[in-house]
Order: sequence, then C-alpha cells, then structure tokens
Amino acid sequence: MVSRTVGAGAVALGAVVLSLLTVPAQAATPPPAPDTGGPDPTVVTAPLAAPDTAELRKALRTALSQGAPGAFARVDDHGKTIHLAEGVADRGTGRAIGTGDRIRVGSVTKTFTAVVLLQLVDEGKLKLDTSVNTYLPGLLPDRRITVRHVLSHRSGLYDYANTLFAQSVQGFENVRNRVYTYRQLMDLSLAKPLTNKPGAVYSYSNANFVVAGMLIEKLTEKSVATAYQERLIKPLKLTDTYYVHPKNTIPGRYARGYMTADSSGRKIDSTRQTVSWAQSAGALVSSGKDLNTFLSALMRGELTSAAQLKQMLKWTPVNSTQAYGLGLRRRDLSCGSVYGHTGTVQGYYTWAFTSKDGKRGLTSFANTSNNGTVYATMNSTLEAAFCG
Ligand code: REY
Repeated sequence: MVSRTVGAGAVALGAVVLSLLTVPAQAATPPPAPDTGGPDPTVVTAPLAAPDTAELRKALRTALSQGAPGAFARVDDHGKTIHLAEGVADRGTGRAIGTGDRIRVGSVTKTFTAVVLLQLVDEGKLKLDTSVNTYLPGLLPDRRITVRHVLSHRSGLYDYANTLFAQSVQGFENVRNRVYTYRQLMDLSLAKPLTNKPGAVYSYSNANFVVAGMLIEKLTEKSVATAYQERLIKPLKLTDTYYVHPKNTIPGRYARGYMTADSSGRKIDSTRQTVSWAQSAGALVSSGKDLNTFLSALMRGELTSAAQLKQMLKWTPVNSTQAYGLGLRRRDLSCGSVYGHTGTVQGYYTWAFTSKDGKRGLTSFANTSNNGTVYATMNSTLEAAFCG
C-alpha cells in the first residue's frame, strides 16, 4: 500500500477491520455529537493508488459463495471505467449480471433528497437551523427539531423500519405492494417516543428522510419525483435513474433482487415492490454509471453552492470509522476518507462512494439483502477500489 499523509481521523484507524462494520440501520450507540457537526478531519495529500481489481473481483466472488446470486463493481477513475461483474441478474433465466443493470439503490436516495433540499437553501426557501414545524406546522412533537437535525439523523425520530421488518419475510410481504402516504409513515414513527433529545446524537432513521420529502413537496409545491427529475436526473443526464413510486416495477434492463429469509436462508424474489415504506428515503432506481456521475458532480460542487456543500460535509460521528454529514456518509479507509451512501432495500445491497475531488467513484452492488456476511464482504470493495 502506498504511504500517504492523512489527518488524525484516519490515522487513528490503523488497519480497518471491515468485517466489524455494522449494518447502517443497526449502528452501535454513537458518541454525543456537537450541534452543527465537526469539520472533515481527513486530508489526503498523495494521489490514490490504482484500484485493486483482483481484490475487487475476489470480493464479488466471495459474495457469491456467501449467497449473493450476482454482484458487480463499477469504478470511474479519472475518465477511465472498470467493469467487474460475477453471477446472475436473474436466477430464473440465468442471465449474467452486468454493471449496466438498473438496480434499486435504497438509501442512496437520501443523498439525492438532501441535495434537493440544499438547493432550496441556496434559493432562500429553507434554512437548515430552522424548526421543521416552521415549514410543516404541527408535524413534529418537538419544535426544537431543525432541518439540519433531520438531514443528519439527529432528530430522534423513531425508525419505523425496525418495527415493519422485525420479521424480515413477513414484514416485507406486508408492505411489498402497499402504497403509503407520507403522513401514514410519519404516524408509524410518531407512535413511538423520540429516541434522543433533538440534535444530541446520530440515530439512523428513515423517518428523517420522509420529513425531507415532505419539505420538498411543501416548498416546491410539486412531487419529489418532479424535484429529482428537474433538478438532478435531467441536468446530469441520468438515463438509468427513475423515481417510479408507487409503481412496483423497474423499467428497462435490471437486476432482480433476492432477499434472504431470516432462518432458512431461502432466497425470496423481491424485485417487484413499491418501496413505498421508504419513498424519498429509499425508492430510487439507478445504475452504477448514474450513481458515480451524481456523486462526482456533487463533490465537484456542480449541484449546490460551495457554502451548501460545506454544510453537507459537516460531520456527526457514527463510530470509529464512519461519520454522517447531511444525507451523506463518510467512510474512513486506510488511505483517507470517501463520501457517498449505502443502500439496502429487500434484495438489493448498494455502495456508492467517491473520493473528495469526485475523480474516483465506486458503485458496488449485490442482488441480495438480509445477509450479514455478504454485507461485510461487499463493504470491503471500498478499500480495494480506493486504497488499492
Ligand atoms: C430495511 C430492511 C432497511 C431491509 C432500511 N433500508 O432501513 C434503508 C437503507 C432504506 O438504509 C431488510 N432487513 C433486508 C430486514 C431485517 O428485514 N429484519 O435486509 O432485506 O437503505
């Protein structure tokens, strides 16, 4: 590995033990966070080593041996693209998976949602440190919850996904074809007390990005679908990216998704689903190419003002190797930090990350979920793609 100078945040890591990383929705209790997050601690002064394609391929094959029907990694590096794919997109037909297949990207949607809101901040329609209830009167039980708290998962709003999916298969089948209103999703969250004092700590919750979607619709007087389309999909020419909710299908060529049953390990074809339980927290369809394009544009400052990008990059600690900005994850690798998001919806595991300058991007993907060993293996694609 090439030695490089990194800031205190990454030096403290030593060897990154990727297998110990937790699934985001179940992150360990975090340390207290300051009210506006800290600065980005990581300074990379040397160029990144070339992606380790052998290691990437090994990870994809390992994921297959652990139960993923298919897996791929697409790296866009200074204008060059690496395509790696193993296994199948469809267990019925045996069609090989490809890096061009469309996928359900789960919570990578949260980054799109956050960017729309930061554009609204740029337009003077929204303030990050203002109470959510100023814009959505009476919605939240505590006026102290600000827009910033919601976008950094510090609101304390309960994550109703924990209740919905306590039993993975039955929980999924109950919602697979359901269509929720945002209000109904908020009611599921608000049925439980706040999990922390507003602003105090990171506590991942889909309810935060339901609030974010409600803010978009209130302030733009249009649907979130229109906001994504007009502000991100069209200008960036993201030809594989769709917000199809409440439809339960994926247009064009796509990878089928196979969720793993809790105890039997049986694979359940979970391709058809509305993802209505997530909507602006997780319902986008996209591709490796589009996710790499989107995150690169974001980090290059093409989607928001420099001032709002700086706000997105103010960090709340998650654990010793992770932090959360505004709709953005930071992962601290052995060679420095990368920025993006993870996504899990039934049958679909996605990692989309980029270097700070936006010049190297990775989307890695497996068409399974609810499988901790596959999750840990796919996590290791970050180290291979960015640190060599
Ligand atoms: C939903 C459950 C996880 C997935 C979630 N996803 O909150 C958001 C994200 C959109 O962060 C499901 N797990 C699975 C279970 C666990 O059912 N009992 O892995 O298929 O992307």
